[in-house]
Amino acid sequence: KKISMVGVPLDLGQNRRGVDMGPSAIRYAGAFERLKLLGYDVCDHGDLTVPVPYVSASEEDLKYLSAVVDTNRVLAAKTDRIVAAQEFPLILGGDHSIAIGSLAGISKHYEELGVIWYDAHGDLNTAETSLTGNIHGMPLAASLGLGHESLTAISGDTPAIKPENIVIIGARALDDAEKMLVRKSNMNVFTMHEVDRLGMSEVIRQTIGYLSHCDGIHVSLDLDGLDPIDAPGVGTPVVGGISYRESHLAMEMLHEANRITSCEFVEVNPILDEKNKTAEAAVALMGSLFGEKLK
Ligand code: DIR
Ligand code: MN
Ligand code: MN
Ligand code: MN
Repeated sequence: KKISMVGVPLDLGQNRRGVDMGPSAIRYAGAFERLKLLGYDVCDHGDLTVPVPYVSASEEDLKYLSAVVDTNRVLAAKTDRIVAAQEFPLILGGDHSIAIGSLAGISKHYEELGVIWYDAHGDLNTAETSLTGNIHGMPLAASLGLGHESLTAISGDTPAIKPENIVIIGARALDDAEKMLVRKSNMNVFTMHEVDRLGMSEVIRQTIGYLSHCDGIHVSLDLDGLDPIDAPGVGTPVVGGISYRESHLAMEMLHEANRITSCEFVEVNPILDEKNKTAEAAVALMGSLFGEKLK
């Protein structure tokens, strides 16, 4: 299957400038070559054009709302076209708000799209619950149809995903309102407690089980899911995260399961990084997700 790579250099979903350079850093770390070596036909579509902070309005409650919405609408059209062409979308962020557009476009092609949300955070805030106003803390909620109308409307009339088709892995910094939402919904959440207790191999085995009825599975990998020791170049690092080795095991097992139909790697910020370590981790994990171990 052909892999279609798209960069989305958006940094307006949060307040640390520099994550707009994520796609460049990931390309510099050799993403294209790595996948080529695995024998894939890879097409790099380049970067979407995104607004920059100086010319965008920073609206009161939701920061840079209109710029984030515009970018995600373009991305949704792009991922829609890629899946329609029977190609595999590989999206490079950019901050995590771009998952709204990725999922809006991809979900049009599936009845039951599963989502693996690999992240220190839940990204389940809405305009009402957010303590920061940063839209990168809202993409999972928006994809469920919760939150500001201009974010939820990106997927059209129906939400991109259903709560029972979500698996969050690596959570350790959920806001109180996010915890409440998790408790009253039927999302599947493996916090760091479960990762420690069960081990990553069991976590992924159960993840695949929860999503066995899905007709497609999207992996949304926020590099801050990893421990900051292994991925220091992120805007909101949280100690006590998933290790580099556990992450490789997770990606290898997801490859073996042969169920993943799209993915994105987000929140790489080379300005905050140590010699591109975080982009290199992203590319190494990409290698495992696409089957490096078996080739
Ligand atoms: C926080 C941080 N929960 C917020 N979220 C982050 O801004 O809503 N998500 N960093 O990745
Ligand atoms: Mn995130
Ligand atoms: Mn659908
Ligand atoms: Mn995060």
